[in-house]
Amino acid sequence: MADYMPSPVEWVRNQVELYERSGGTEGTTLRDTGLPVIIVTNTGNKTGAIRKTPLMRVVDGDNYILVGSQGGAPKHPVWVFNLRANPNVEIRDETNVHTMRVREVSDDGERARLWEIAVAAFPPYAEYQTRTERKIPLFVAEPA
Ligand code: F42
Repeated sequence: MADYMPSPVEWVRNQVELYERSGGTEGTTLRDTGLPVIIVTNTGNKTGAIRKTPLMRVVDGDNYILVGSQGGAPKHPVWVFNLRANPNVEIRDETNVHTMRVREVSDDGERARLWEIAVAAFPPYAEYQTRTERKIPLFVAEPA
């Protein structure tokens, strides 16, 4: 069984810790924004370790949209490479845990529709995209 390797970023690590320790009843929003956050459990593509990545909660029917924004940084967050290598994830959405499979969005039409939903859920995504040349990757997580 692979080991869990926490994020090196303290506030992220602490959010995951509180979210999971409380069984999804605390630490479920982005700081004081009140906006809901999910925890995506994924597999390190180099270490094989268990990684837990909080992301904004963006839903499309039964699916979640995972946005590799990282605040508009010039480089992709590395969890993107984990998902590309292993699409099997668990998504904790408050007290519910779903076994899901992700696929990266490549079709422009689908991307436009999903991006609109993502920005509606978390408006800063639009501003992040203006900060970087890289195309912020989108994944759709569907029930496995
Ligand atoms: N990030 C987003 O991109 N989008 C969001 O909507 C979002 C919301 C959010 C809400 C709450 C919160 O607490 C954090 C939130 N974040 C959001 C931040 C997100 O949780 C991540 O911290 C951020 O996206 C950066 O992801 P990252 O995977 O690049 O994390 C880095 C800091 C990290 O953990 N690096 C590790 C390290 O040791 O440097 C390695 C992690 C890893 O997965 N390693 C792989 C392995 O094999 O284990 C290898 C990866 C590779 O290929 O290099």
